[in-house]
Amino acid sequence: STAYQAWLRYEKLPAELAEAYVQLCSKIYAAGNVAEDPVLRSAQEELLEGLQAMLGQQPELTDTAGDAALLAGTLDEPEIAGLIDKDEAAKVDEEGYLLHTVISGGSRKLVIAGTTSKGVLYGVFHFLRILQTRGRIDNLSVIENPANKLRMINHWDNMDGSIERGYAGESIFYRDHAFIEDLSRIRDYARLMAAVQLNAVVINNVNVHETETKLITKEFLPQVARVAEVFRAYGIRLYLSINFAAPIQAGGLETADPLDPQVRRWWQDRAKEIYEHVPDFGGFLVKADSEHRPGPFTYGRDHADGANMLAEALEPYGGIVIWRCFVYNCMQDWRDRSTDRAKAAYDHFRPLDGRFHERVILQIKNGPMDFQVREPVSPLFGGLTRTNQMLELQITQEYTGQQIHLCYLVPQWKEVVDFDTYAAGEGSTVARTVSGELFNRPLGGFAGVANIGNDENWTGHLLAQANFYGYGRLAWKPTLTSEEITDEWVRITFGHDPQVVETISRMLLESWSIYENYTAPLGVGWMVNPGHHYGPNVDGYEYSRWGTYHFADCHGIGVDRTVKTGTGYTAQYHEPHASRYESLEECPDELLLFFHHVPYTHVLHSGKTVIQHIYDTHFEGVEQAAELVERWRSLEGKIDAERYESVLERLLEQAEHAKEWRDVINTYFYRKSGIADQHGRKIY
Ligand code: BDP
Repeated sequence: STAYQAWLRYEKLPAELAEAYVQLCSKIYAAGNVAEDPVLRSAQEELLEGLQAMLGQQPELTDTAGDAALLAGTLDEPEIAGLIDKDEAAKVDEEGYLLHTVISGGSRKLVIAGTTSKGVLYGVFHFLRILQTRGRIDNLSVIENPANKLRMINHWDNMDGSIERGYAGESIFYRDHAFIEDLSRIRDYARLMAAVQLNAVVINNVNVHETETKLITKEFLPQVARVAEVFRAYGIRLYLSINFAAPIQAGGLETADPLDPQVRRWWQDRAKEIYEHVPDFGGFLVKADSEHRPGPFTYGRDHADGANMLAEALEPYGGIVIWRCFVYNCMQDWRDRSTDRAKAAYDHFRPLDGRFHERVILQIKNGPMDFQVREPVSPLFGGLTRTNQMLELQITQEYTGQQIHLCYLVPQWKEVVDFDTYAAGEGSTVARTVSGELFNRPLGGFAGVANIGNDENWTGHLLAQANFYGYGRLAWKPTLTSEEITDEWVRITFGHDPQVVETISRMLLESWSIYENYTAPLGVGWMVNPGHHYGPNVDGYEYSRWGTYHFADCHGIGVDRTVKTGTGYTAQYHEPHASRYESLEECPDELLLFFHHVPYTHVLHSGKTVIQHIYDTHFEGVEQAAELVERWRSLEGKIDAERYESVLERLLEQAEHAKEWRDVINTYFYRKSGIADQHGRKIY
């Protein structure tokens, strides 16, 4: 179906356009040993399939380069090298590519070339995207290199087939504690990933349960190898999440102490065995000493000891360790105001800066808490200068409406990647930190928690496909704007009718702010139902052990994280942020309650009091959610019925649910504060 094809939907082009393209696309020369190189083979198949569908005619593969108008291959192939200036070719990195239109022998030719086969594959997908978005190809001069070496997807899939925080059906990898036999859906998924130039995938949940602990053993490695092969043909390396206590749980040892020689040998043996099955295995992703997962703390060791042990085991084979920084005390006493969960990652990892192996990357969530609708950027990004770092984003909408609500996250992610940490003076953005550029680190990149499952349209909410697409585009090129990415996705997915493009683009771009309007206000977060995290629950997390509080009482609300009177969290930032967040006057409105505890009558920069802001945004958010429905309805007949109806259904559900949010939040604050709405609207 169209929904299934997602951004590999190659809609047939109008005749005039197709004609213009056809001259350069009907005769293709594929350089190199396509038969023996699976990535080149994928590149060729994708090119032929995409062109055939869009142009409505089968392109011809020529035997000699001279007969072709379109040439694809690596830059070291003589037929390609002969057409490309050496200096230009030298600008293409390992995974990069160029798309050049050249004149040769009096005729115009188009070259798609990479340094490696992977570059060729990416070049092909870029080229197809130009046709999908109806760009010109007669004068191409494109060179692209990825900003990030690692562009990774994390799956939180369990082998029983469930997906932790999954909102689009069941796993495409597993069912009933086994791998799914038929790998065709995984292949289609690999194509979708490669089309947005993602190159790494972790296929099991960071919370590694009993069965998954054995993924790194003989029992499952042959199956892992089959899946790795599917991804390999699309330039994607496979990684596994591991259980730090695996030496005990799968190896029969009595300890998992990272300094114990037997434990170290056990991991070395595992590495050897894994690479026998999967020669290009990427490495391990590790959640340790967090939310009841085992880790080095049990043995009085620190996280550098744990991560380095694993890195040393993988190093001989070229593997790496990705160690998560989502480490905090989830059993804290809510009566104890001295601990602040927001401080945990920085406090744990900053003292270890410089102690990690070269082949370890620390994976840091975008914010200091946990993927809330609004958080400041994690100060840990500015806190490490001698450690490889990776940005972790949550594509799956755990706290942002669970793919029932429309919440397009690219604008949020853009704020994160563009955030200036000032770690090495002005311009020390998160994007430059995680790419490794800022501190000249050998490894780094992006990780995103997948939002896909076995639903026909992959993401449950069809428009949530845009989050996956946008994630991939940003990981490749963080300087793209939200508008550019959105426009691309909408055109590829829904075609080029200006009304369709304009309406859907604006719906997407405004959706995060709409969702924020009717949910937890001003950066305070956490007003959700505990456990599943869907829907409003104002005090659900207030008197619990998770470190997630808003401290609302009859006088005011918010978490005092200042140095002067609060938890001292603001000191984890460099200037000017530290002072800006510390100061009640300068703190940005949208983060006010993250940093300060204020009376309901506190006046925001907007001129409104906090309480009136809460009322206004919640009434407004509900109106906006209702408008989303109307905006979508204005497109009826312009989108096929199946996709139209499926989105409409979710938007209607969102509009209803937004009312529940409004009423619970407004009523709560009305009762706490006793302050009436200036406009006399109904509050229960
Ligand atoms: C939280 C999720 C939980 C994950 C955890 C993590 O609620 O299911 O296991 O993050 O990232 O957002 O480890």
